[in-house]
This record gives sequence, C-alpha cells and structure tokens, in this order.
Amino acid sequence: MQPQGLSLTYKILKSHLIKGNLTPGEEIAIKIDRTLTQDATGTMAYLQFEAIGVPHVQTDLSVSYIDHNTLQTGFENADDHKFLQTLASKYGILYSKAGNGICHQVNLERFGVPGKTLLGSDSHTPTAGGVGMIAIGAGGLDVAVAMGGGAFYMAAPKVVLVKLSGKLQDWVSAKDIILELLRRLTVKGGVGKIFEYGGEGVKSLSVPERAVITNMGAELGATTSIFPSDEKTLEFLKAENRTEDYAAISADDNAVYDEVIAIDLSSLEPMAAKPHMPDNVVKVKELKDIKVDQVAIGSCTNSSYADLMTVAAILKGKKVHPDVSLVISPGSKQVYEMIAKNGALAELISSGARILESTCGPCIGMGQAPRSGAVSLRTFNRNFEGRSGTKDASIYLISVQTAAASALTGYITDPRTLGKAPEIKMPEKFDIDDSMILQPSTEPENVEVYRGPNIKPLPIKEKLSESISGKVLLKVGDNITTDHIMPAGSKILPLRSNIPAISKYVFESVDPDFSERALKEKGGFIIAGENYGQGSSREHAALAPMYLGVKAVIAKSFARIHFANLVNFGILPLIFDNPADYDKINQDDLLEAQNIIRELNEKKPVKFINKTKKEEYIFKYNLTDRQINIIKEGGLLNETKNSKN
Ligand code: MIC
Ligand code: SF4
Repeated sequence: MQPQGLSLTYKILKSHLIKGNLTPGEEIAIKIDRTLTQDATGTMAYLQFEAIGVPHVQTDLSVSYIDHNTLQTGFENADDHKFLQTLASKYGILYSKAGNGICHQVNLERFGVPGKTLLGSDSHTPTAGGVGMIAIGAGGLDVAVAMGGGAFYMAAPKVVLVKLSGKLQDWVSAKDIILELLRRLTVKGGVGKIFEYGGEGVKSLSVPERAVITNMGAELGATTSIFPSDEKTLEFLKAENRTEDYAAISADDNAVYDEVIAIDLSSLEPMAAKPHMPDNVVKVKELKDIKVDQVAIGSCTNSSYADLMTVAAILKGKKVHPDVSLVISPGSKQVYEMIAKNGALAELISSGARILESTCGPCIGMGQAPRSGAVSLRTFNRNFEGRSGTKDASIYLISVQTAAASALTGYITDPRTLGKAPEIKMPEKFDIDDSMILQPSTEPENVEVYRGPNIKPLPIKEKLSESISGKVLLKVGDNITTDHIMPAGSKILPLRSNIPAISKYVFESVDPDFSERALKEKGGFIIAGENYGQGSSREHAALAPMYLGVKAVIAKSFARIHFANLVNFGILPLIFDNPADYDKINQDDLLEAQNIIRELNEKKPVKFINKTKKEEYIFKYNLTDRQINIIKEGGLLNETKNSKN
C-alpha cells in the first residue's frame, strides 16, 4: 500500500518539528526561522526579549517594523521608535523605519521565503503564506521567546484543503474569495485549522492576490493559511530580485486533508462584509442604494502595487463624488514610489483622493475616523464596532474595485456596472530600495538602548494560590474581540509601552467603569460566550486585565492567539462544562474556587462556588502540563526565570 502523502502544511511543520506528534489537537513545538514585530506590539516584545537575557537574536532573521504608531501627536510614539531602533541595532535585528511600509506588505516583498517558518507579533503575519511560508501570528512574548532561540508551542492543526477551480471573472478579486469563505465558515470557522490552497484555480492568482487571501484568513480564526510555491511565486520573487529565495514546494499528490472545501472562482461575485463583523458577508449588488461617506483604500490586505494601479485605472480622468472622502494609504515605500514614478499617483490625486503615508493608518483608527453615523467602505480586514474611531459608524469591508467604483458614484456600487475592467499586469521588476531597512550595528557593545519616559517596566504577576475568589467583573456575549477588551486608536495606542496607563481603557467601549471597578474589587473574573478574544495578537488584552487583577476568564470557547496570551500572563482560561451555566452567572456574583492548584495538578475539572447564588459549577480547561505550569508560576516570564534557577 502506498504511504499517505503529506499536505504542504505538514511537510513544513515536519521539517521544523522539535517536540510532539503531528496529530491534530496535540501540542507540538516548532523551530522558528524568522520573526517580525511591529511597533504597537514590539515594545513589550523587546522588553520581554531583554528579560530573557540573550546577547543576540537566535533566528535566521528578525525584523522590527514601524507601521502602526506613526501618528505622532505627542512624544510617546517617537520615543518608542527610538527604543525599537536602538534595541534592534544592539541585538542583531533589522529595523524597518516608519514610512517604509506596513510590516506584512514589506515582509512579503523583501523577506518572504517558501518553506520557512515565520512568527510575528501581529495576527496578520499569515500574509506571508502567499509565498508558501508557514507564517503564524502570536503574542509578543511568544515572539520574544522565538528570538531568544526557544521553540513555538501550538496545537497541531487540522488541515483544510481549499480547492480552487475556474478563474475569477472581470471585476471580481481575491478579496471576494476570502469574503466568500468568511460567509461560509464564519469568524470562528477556522479555529485550530490551517487553510491550504490548491487546485487548478491557484495558478491564475499572483502572489499579491494570494496574500490578500492568506492575510484575511486570520479573520476565520485560522492558525494560518498557505499557498504552494510555484511559477507565480518564482515570477514574484524574480520581480523582487530574489530568485535565489525560490524553492518549488507543494503538497504530495496523494496528500490527505481533514476537510476539503471547493470554490469555483468563476461563480463568484463582488462581496462585502457588513457592519460589524468580517463574516457578515453579502453580495455587493444587494447593498446598492446605500449612500457612502468615506472610502478608505489600503491596509495590509489591499495595498499592493496591483491594487493601487487598479484603483488609479478606475479613477483615471474622473472625480470622486462630492459627498465622499477617499483616503488611500499605499502598502509600502516600494508601492508608493512606483505609482509616483509611473504617474498613477497623479491620477489618484487628480481624482480627489487624500493620500496618506505607507502605514496602517485608518485601519487601526490612527486618524481618518469617519463622521458620526457614517457609512465607510474599507478595503481592510476588520470592521469591528468602534475600531475606526467612530463608534456609531458603519464599516463595510470590500475589494479595491468596489471601493473605487463606490467612491465615484457616492453609493455602494457593484463595480461590474462600470463597463470594461482595467487590466493590470504584475511588473517584471519592482523598484528595489532597501535603504529604509537599517542593518544592526557591527559594534553592539557600544549601542545604548534608548528608553523614553513612556516605557514603563513590565508588571509581573504573583504565583497562583490554592484558593481564588472575587466578583464577576463583567459578563459579555459571543465573539468579543481584542478591540473590545483593549481598544486601539490614536488616543490609546501610544500607551502600549505603559501598562498602568493603558489598563484604564480595558473594555472601555463595553463598560467604561470596568477598569475602576476591577481595581476597587482587587480583581475578579470575566464571563464570556463563544470565541472570546478573536482578532488581534495584542497581548495587552491579557496583560492589562492581568494588571487589573483578572484571575480567570470563563468562556464557552476562546480564539487561538488570545488563549495563548492569557496563559502567558497567568490568567486561567476556563471553559463551561455545561454551557447552560453561562446563563446562571451574573455580573457582581461572588465566585470562589477552593482547591484550584490541586485540581490542576490532578488534571481534574475545577469546582467553583457561586456564593451569591449558592450554586456550584464545574469548569473544564484545555491546557497542557506545560501551560498549567506557566499558570501556576504566574506567567511565562516567571516560569522561564524559575526554570533557569
Ligand atoms: C490589528 O490589526 O488589530 C493589529 C493592530 O495589527 C493587531 C496588533 C496590535 O494590536 O498591535 C493585530 O492584528 O495583531
Ligand atoms: Fe496594520 Fe490593519 Fe494590517 Fe493590523 S490589519 S497590521 S492595523 S494594516
């Protein structure tokens, strides 16, 4: 009998496996070849890296990007940038300056290599799956550990084959493929899974198009997404002058998959995710009479050269509707410079577009908040309530084609109504200029790491005690995002290096009194529904609640990265044994667990008493021995230090 073939995913995981078996759900440890950080998660990650105490990064390559916190309304962000620059220089890390572009776009262009592993302190790290990397988003502490030479621990994923057939019709784009998947599978449909793309349809998609899909695979809750490395990959790497990085890799012909999903590309139409979730997807034509106030084009999802050339071709010689504000942020300096040189930028400006720098910008509420009650169309990947900076704005996620068409008409517009579709070719050569990527110092001993007043030491948690008690500080529903738990935006993001200051904003949009109450009650518990903590990798959504004294989150289920972050910072992620108990517990109820360490040691479910209601509940947990140990020690940093002593 012929042995079973391997998926591309399992081939790469196998070649990087350090511990464990590749059986879905089992904990494995893999070697990380490369890491990336961005400035909003990077300061914490590097403070943690310093605490680990190695003199030089242990990876093949680590890059520190500045792309999120670039709206410098006070000294904080610029101070943090200087910290990150000097630290990178000292520890052997490349530093991509503000203005060089969004981490995922620049990483794809300059550092994506088929077959390698990448760990990034940003949930959209899977973008690099577009060139055949296993690229995973994680909390900053996990990235710090990888930079220190440690393995990355994860649950071996189920592998889903997304079999693409046919070819996209005119005006339909890669964005519509991933929106269709979100429509079918929802924002929790990918938890515990890696999505591997295959089938004839793959051949028609360029690397930047593939990267749109792997980028937004994060919104499925997936561990990551990956495309095979083939002629299209070679074409892209050649154009980036990196032919030597090419290797053809794909799944075995007889590869086995846990699930197969078929998509006929030729049957797809322009799609849109309605407010306030990326899986709230309908056909654009169903939204046609909705008036638009703002159109924002950019983000790590849709800001490639081809994307902006498409927009320029649609807007050429025309004017943006008088009631629409159109903002465009090119994904990288490479893209920006190329559209400037070939005249496309002039077309965009002439049409009435407002051009921003190459950063995340409006995607994370760093400027361009829409007006009250506005309809804002965005080519981004997340439309969570309030993320734009305006709580009552309605954000729709769409393709660049739909964005440009709607900017012209002033209404949500199916781009197929515009006539002949523009044809945009991938350039044979991209303009290469890595001068904004700074090399580390050759004399690291002489580099002093700069620390501005914004950088405060990391709070450390005490060990878990046998008995824990406290009030239910907050009860929330399903699909709570990390944007609910720890909001971003131009006011709060500059406080990312200062946990006492940022913790004042925990759950601000859900319950503005949360932080004060948590401090007054000396901590307590959070009760949640399904998929708690979906969205970003920001460990501040665990670190700040930890600072406020949150001891456990009891939920129906958790999102992957946030679950790992809770463990890393010593907060117990517990799961209802009986989901009906969710309805019995209310805010302010007093909960107590009397034998938690004994129960964890015996791997038994934990018993909680509701002293207010005089009830008992059993909560489960899905923790390995390693994770239980981390929680008992009060977090991964404590555990690492104690295991060294
Ligand atoms: C996001 O898109 O939500 C972010 C901002 O890029 C986050 C990281 C962060 O919060 O700093 C992410 O996706 O992980
Ligand atoms: Fe930046 Fe938005 Fe991408 Fe996050 S999703 S990395 S904020 S562009």
